[in-house]
Amino acid sequence: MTYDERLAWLKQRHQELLEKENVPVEGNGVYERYVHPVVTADHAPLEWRYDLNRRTNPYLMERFGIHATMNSGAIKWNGRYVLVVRVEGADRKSFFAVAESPNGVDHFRFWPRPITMPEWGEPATNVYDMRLTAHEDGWIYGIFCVERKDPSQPGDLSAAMAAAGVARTKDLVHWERLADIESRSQQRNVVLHPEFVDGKYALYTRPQDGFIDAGSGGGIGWALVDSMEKAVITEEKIINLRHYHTIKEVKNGEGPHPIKTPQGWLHLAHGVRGCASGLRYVLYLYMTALDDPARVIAEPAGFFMAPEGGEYIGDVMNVLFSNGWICDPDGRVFIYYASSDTRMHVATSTVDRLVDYCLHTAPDGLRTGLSVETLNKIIDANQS
Ligand code: BGC
Ligand code: BMA
Repeated sequence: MTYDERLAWLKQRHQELLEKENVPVEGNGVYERYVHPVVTADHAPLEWRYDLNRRTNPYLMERFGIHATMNSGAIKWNGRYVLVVRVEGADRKSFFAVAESPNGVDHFRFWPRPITMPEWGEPATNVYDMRLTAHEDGWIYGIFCVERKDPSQPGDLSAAMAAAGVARTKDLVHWERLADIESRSQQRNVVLHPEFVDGKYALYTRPQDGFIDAGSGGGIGWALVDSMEKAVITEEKIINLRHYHTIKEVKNGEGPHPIKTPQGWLHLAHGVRGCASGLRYVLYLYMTALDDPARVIAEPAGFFMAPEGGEYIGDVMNVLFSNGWICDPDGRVFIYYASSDTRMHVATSTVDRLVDYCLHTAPDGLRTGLSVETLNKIIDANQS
């Protein structure tokens, strides 16, 4: 192809992708998946990937490879469905970029530039998985994982340290970087609760022994801190535990901040177990009390969503991960999840359906005999 033919081809293909309509697929009654992913690497603007100058790029070749778009924070913003996407380049570095859609299920478009996140302390090797919280203090906070090389193990090139980075904004363009959260352990998957609790900021945490190893970390934690400008976690209690032979045997972590419903706070989280093919990441739901967001009142057994079909395949196989959802005033819920660290999808449901799922699905009895008992109760009721 000539330069002009190639440019026309690139533009047309990009345009067709951005304008593709999405269609829901009838499912298990709890939520609907959609036929197409909502944001993929191919959604990245051509102006990011190509030098569009025929003199300096006569072959019109890619100059900056975009490899994946995944684990996105989500927020309703000026009537639009907005994602702060974890965009990963071919160089394995990820950064944040905003993509917005008029309806939440298709027509997602990136804003012209990625977010330029100010540094704090030792510049990060990588940042990822932002949780967005429009807090009642008036700021929108982004808490994300900041990864740096572990200086105590210079010989081990994969030895890293994870901490929770904090930034706040009023417009999603300009971000004020605050101090990384101070904590005794490494932290990933830290999420800010949207309301003050006892006059303090409340955090869902995920203490871990090492960079990968959750170890004795126990599960999803809860901590109250005096300030977000310099958050220090002193006391941390585990509110959602891991268990042997469950979907969250190895690790778990809070997804986006919970949704407030009349029956309690509705939480979306991920659970990880180990198997012959590596770590398997699935999504699950649980609820906590309105008067105490740290007290679990319901947790259905097993996963809420696990990879299906093409979702299994990607950069890191067998992974569903979610750190963003949007609840509309009419109760419609848009669940943004990434498959296999590669692309973003949406699933839709309603607050009523998700709460019904949480309150009327039996909890995990933690042994097979009780699972069969649960099953027999359903069959008995259907036969009477
Ligand atoms: C990757 C993350 C991953 C983490 C733990 C990081 O280097 O960027 O996607 O969750 O390692 O495996
Ligand atoms: C991590 C997460 C995600 C990622 C997952 C699977 O622990 O924090 O960034 O989706 O592993 O690679």
